[in-house]
Amino acid sequence: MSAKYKVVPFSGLPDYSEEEMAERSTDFLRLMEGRRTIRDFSSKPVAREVIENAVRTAGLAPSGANKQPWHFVIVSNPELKRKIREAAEVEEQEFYAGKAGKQWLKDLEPLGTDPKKPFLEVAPYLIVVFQQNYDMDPTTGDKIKHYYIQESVGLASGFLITALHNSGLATLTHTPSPMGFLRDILGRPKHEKPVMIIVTGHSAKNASVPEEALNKKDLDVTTSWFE
Ligand code: IYR
Repeated sequence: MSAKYKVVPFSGLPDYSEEEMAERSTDFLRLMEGRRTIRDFSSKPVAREVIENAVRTAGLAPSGANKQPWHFVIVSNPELKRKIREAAEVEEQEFYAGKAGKQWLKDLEPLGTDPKKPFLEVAPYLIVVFQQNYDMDPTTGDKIKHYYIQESVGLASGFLITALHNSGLATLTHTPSPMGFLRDILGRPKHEKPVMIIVTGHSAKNASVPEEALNKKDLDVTTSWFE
């Protein structure tokens, strides 16, 4: 039987000893334990190369049929950042004024969030993540189907914040509600939907994080094992 697809040899993963593997897994856990959602950013510049590498890393995420149904708009332009902040704050004013509903606002209380979003202007980079509900072949104009879009974009966004954190940058996954304005401001096509803004940069010297965010569920709650 001839394969319907071409293969290339897999160069393999490093053959770590059991000890090395355990140590590496612990080291990575410690690294990720240091990630916090930060809302106090410094305006200190960040090298474009670092952002580029992080976005390349995001693009390595697995996706439905390898269709890579994402587009990242990287905004460092001050004028655009200001526009995004202004539009986000308009939506967020309504959200916090009651649109969210009592329960949602109560659930947000321990996080201390409010409609003011200065970080959208202060942080050097906003990475706006779009999901592509489908794509268009650039030469034929034919529609290209995408699969497991939300799952794929979620995975890529996870890779992205992990890569940024590994570089020493603070991250905030910000979801202004609703966020259709991002498509208009950034001139993205109708078949793309904004999913989140990943705000990144150095954390401010006086940054603080809500205590509540330190509470993570225990392994015996988040896992079930059949051994
Ligand atoms: N979009 C709002 C509200 C908000 C909602 C959730 I769920 C959060 O985890 C945090 C905030 C805002 O960004 O303030």
